[in-house]
Amino acid sequence: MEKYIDYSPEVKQALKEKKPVVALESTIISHGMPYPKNLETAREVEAIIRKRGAVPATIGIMKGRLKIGLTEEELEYFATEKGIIKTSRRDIPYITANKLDGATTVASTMILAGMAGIKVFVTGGIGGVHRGGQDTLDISADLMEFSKTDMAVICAGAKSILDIGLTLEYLETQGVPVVGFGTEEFPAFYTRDSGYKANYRVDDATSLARIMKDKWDMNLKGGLVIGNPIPKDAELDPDFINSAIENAVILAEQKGIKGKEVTPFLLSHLKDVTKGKSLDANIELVYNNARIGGDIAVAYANLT
Ligand code: PSU
Ligand code: MN
Repeated sequence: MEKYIDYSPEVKQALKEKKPVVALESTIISHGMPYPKNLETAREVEAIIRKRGAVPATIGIMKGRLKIGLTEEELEYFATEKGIIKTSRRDIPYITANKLDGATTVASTMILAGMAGIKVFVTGGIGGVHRGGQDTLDISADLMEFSKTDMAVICAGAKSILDIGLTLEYLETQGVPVVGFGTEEFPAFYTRDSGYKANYRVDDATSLARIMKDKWDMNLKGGLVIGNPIPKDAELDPDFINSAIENAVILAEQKGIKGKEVTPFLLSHLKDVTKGKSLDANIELVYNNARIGGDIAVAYANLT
């Protein structure tokens, strides 16, 4: 395994000293946000994690090498380069064997971070069961990964471009705990409430770290979904964003957009029709997740 991996010096040192490390994905940079906001956000997320006392490890694949921790130039490469392939679990061996560049999704970031022994991962939103998924079987590989890889994933819930009810059913079947951080609700990304409940409410990082430790000490394999709601002052009006999402989903269908293109299309279209409001909300919720994720990594490192 190790022969495929390049660690940044900072991350290598932190792992050796068993310091708290937080994984970050690169699909959000290459396919989730436009330049230059993607780069500003990626840098600021790393800065927030450092301020909380943890070391950020942004993850991606460059010329076939699995990168755990990116330098400033490498971050910029992921933010600007056009030919970077959105890489989920299935894509990893094709990308490495052909020495290509891959931006990692939630699923593949979990895998690569897991190889490096990292246990905490901060992102924006997870993939899920798409609307109509019971017919199309469009279910993000992110969900399967939660049953396979030991990782606490801090997100702002799932967007209503997805069927949130079916997404939660799927996670339940896979035995994945869904925690509301400071809330009973499962959050809906742009808005604080989805109308669905999380399995448990947890109010502080140490309580969450104890659950992580027990799960993995007992060899109960897999991840945890930590739903951390967007801050109140950054939340979008539910009627406004949900109707924009309805229209975007219909448009994607009409245009015949399929497979891995669906999520990037919806995100970019929503940004245009909301005149950037969805992007601003997305950035704020990621910052908020970075704060909580940093705290969780520190609390977990103190327990282990
Ligand atoms: N949700 C966002 N921004 C993103 C993604 C999801 O708000 O950038 C990305 C993540 O990398 C996630 C992926 O893992 O989309 C899911 O894609 P798919 O639905 O094709 O599995
Ligand atoms: Mn899909």
